Amino acid sequence: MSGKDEPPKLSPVEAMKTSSRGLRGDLDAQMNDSLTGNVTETGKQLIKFHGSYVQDDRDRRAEREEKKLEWAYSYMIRLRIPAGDMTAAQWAALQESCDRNANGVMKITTRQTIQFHGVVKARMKPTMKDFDALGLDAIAACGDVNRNVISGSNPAIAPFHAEVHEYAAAISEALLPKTGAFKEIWLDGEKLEDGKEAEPDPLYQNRYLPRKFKIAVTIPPHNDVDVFVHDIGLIAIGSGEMFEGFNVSIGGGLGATHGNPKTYPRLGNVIGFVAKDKAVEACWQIAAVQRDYGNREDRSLARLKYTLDRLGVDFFKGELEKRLGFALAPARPVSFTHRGDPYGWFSDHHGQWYNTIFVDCGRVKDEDGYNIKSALMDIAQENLCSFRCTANQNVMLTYVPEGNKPKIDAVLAKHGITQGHHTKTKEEAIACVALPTCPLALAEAQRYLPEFVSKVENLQRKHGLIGDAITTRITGCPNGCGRPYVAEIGLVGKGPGRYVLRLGGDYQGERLNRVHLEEADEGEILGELDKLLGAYVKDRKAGERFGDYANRTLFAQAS
Ligand code: SRM
Ligand code: SF4
Repeated sequence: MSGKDEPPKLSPVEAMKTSSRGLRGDLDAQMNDSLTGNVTETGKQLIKFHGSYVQDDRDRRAEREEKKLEWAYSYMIRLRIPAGDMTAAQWAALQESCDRNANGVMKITTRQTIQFHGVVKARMKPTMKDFDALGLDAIAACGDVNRNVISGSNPAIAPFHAEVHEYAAAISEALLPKTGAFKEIWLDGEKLEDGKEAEPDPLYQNRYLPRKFKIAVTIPPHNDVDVFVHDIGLIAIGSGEMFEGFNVSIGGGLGATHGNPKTYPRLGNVIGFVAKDKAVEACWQIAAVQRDYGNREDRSLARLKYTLDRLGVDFFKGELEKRLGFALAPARPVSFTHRGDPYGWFSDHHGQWYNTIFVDCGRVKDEDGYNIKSALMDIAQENLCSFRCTANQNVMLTYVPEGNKPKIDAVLAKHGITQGHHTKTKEEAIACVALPTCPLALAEAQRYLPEFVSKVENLQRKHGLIGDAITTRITGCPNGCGRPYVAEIGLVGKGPGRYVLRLGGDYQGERLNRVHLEEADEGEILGELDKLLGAYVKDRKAGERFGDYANRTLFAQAS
């Protein structure tokens, strides 16, 4: 932050936000400029608020440069799909749109939504129009606003799952930017008159939040959303059929920068309990406190977690309660047991059927006879059920009428989708996108995970542990998009083929792992895991998970 008497030196993104007239800027003109596939630096920041990032195919940079061509620019679009829920018609039409406008591989993200990659500039408006025709949009899927709100996918976890699940959409709506810019730019909406001020926005005003803001909802004991790594984590409390409200966790976040100790992953603090009818308002006010107190000078320190560590959790909570006009009740006792998705057929408390389909790193494509894209398309086109993206990058078939189960089984079998195709470790593994599209990637992630996990599986086999799930996550850089800091085995990209090896996270996502090797190649990582898994088999306590064992034996002093 600036010295006491100096005016704060706001980050350049702040000026972009305040001068954008409700996120308009000159984005429309830039999208109509067919001379380049790129946009300006300001345009790059602005377009994020519309759910899109300018990217290029990093595998093709050298070839393009040699030919004196600009990089192969295209756009990633991230949809806003609260709680990941879609109808069959929406799924089928999205897949068709992805085939027509993007690279044909829909990517299910760790935040329960879908990304299109490889959309060229000229296809941006048609793609956004496709979304609109389906009742979907991409607004606020990225940018310094509240992002897609995620919610625990497993409906069997409590009789009140559906009621809790609806909070994702309610919160997402309440915290949406009020601007008409999205309609104007992408959907040929009526233009805001020259000189006229943008729509008033009580939450975001004209400055939006200092940084991205994320909210997750879950019902214990299931923690598939990793509830403690979000700016707000809502932990549903209820008994029997009755849902009462949420324990509120604030200040989770994972992003960090190699070599900058001021940045770090952090788990949220549970600050109390809020009744269900006040939960949306509480989220709104937490975002508003962060809007007013967050760091707008240094974006690397602008997330809520740093605001809390700078001002203190008690101060933040006091300010929140002042604005809410009531005090939060004491948090209720809860415990978490697992994070993985339930695979195969299962029913909820009301007799509805569901089936989770494993999607390798969330990439919906046909590969090696496991033809997930074709299978899901057939199911959607026959309208056999609804669809839900999970925060573990899978697809859950939801609300399946009893009579459609055999039809779905037949489609799945036809396309090679059989249960037990993957080990438990594989089923729970996550990787971020990384190369070739992510500009921040230092190492491979989703293209490397299948190979790495199969090598971990070999070690598990060797040590008689193949039946165990060991949470394994890889990201291409320390931003942590695949939540590697809460994995039992976390690999964080440091350079090509080189990773930080982090160990000691717990199975249910309540403890951060720690650095075991600062930088290692595959051979060094597997050698270390071989040694540790061997020792684990011999020395583990009854029922002790690998992450707990690693934490106990490797980091005893640090605890
Ligand atoms: Fe992420 C940036 C992909 C979940 C922390 N993330 C990016 C970008 C947009 C790179 C960029 O800024 O240019 C990546 C686009 C890659 C590509 O080619 O698609 C990217 N993040 C993803 C996704 C697609 C990973 C995936 O494979 O599923 C996830 C999309 C989620 C969504 O649907 O909204 C994704 N990102 C996360 C998560 C996990 C979560 O939220 O549960 C995190 C860690 C939690 C957190 O936010 O702290 C995460 N992403 C980041 C950060 C670090 C933020 C920070 O506070 O430092 C960045 C970089 C940034 O914001 O500057 C980032
Ligand atoms: Fe890109 Fe890093 Fe996120 Fe992976 S963790 S998608 S490499 S920003």
